[in-house]
Amino acid sequence: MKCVVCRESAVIDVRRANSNFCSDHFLRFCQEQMSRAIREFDMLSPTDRVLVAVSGGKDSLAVWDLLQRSGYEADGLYVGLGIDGYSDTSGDYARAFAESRGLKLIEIDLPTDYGYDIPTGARAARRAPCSACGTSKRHLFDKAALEGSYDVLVTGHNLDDEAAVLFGNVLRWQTEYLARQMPVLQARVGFPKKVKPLIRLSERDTAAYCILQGIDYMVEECPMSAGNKHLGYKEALNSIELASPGTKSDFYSGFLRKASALFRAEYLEKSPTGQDSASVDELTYCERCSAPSTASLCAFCRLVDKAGGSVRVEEGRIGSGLEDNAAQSVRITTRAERLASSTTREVEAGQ
Ligand code: Q46
Ligand code: ZN
Ligand code: ZN
Repeated sequence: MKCVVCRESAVIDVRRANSNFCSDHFLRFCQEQMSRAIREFDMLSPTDRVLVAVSGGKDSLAVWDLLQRSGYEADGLYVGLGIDGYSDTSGDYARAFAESRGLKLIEIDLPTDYGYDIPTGARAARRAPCSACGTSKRHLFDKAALEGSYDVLVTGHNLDDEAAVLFGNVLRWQTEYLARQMPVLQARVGFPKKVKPLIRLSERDTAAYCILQGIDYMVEECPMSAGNKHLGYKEALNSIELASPGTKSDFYSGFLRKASALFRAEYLEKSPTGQDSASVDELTYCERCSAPSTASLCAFCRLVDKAGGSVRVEEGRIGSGLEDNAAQSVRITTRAERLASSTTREVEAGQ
């Protein structure tokens, strides 16, 4: 097996591209695929301050590494979920990566900072763990990106993730989800811009990238993922891909090129404001944490209440819109700094 670029011995085959690569050219292939996605969907500009949501797994560490090597100013954000036998170790991988490269890693710990963990929180709220986890992570990612005045929030979603979500949405014709399944979500009041630069790389690619680049990552899956329907969709797509390489990528890229805009047009047509969310005038904010919300308390604060946790309120936070300033950014840096902040007051759940 020879590298298609230099004819040296190849270390990996990428069947969907009908190509084999040596180590150097595979690493370049990954970099090019990410750059191409960034260019094609206008994800980032060179001067953007980027926040990468890091789990300690292969995808998030790979994207952080790739962005840093491409010259982006990228900090990491790790959220400790309090999942036994998983969270402590995954945090160690994220920390080790950041330390080895002298990168800044912002850490938030659900049990320490919000008084609940995902397993007990999900049980108390009678929700599936991944649903409670998704609500928590989305809220904390948005909050950290806005408070830190980052231009963009990056996640490590890869081709397999996006194809599996698309598969699930198509199976049930969830047209609203299809309209919103984009590799870029633009910033709106109360939400940062969010991008997925790894949509052109598979899970196998990111694992190989980490191994070849010497990045240690958490190999074990989250124990709460058992029964997650997206794992089943991934398996189904993998068996199709095995028989017909390139199908997964055609499925997802074809959706983006040929169908996404149609679902989006229909969705926006039905939207009362012709926008993704309520207009600025109509937006309401969570009365506790000031995140955009359709009810008096946002989904996150309701979850925290049910889980018996507590939310620390920081005045003028997400509700202040897109112009969050540097003064606010210091509040998220460490828990100690937040506790020391004079503008921080703690509101116990249920009050
Ligand atoms: S961490 Fe959270 Fe995942 Fe674990 S509980 Fe589910 S969503 S599986 S990416
Ligand atoms: Zn080569
Ligand atoms: Zn809230």
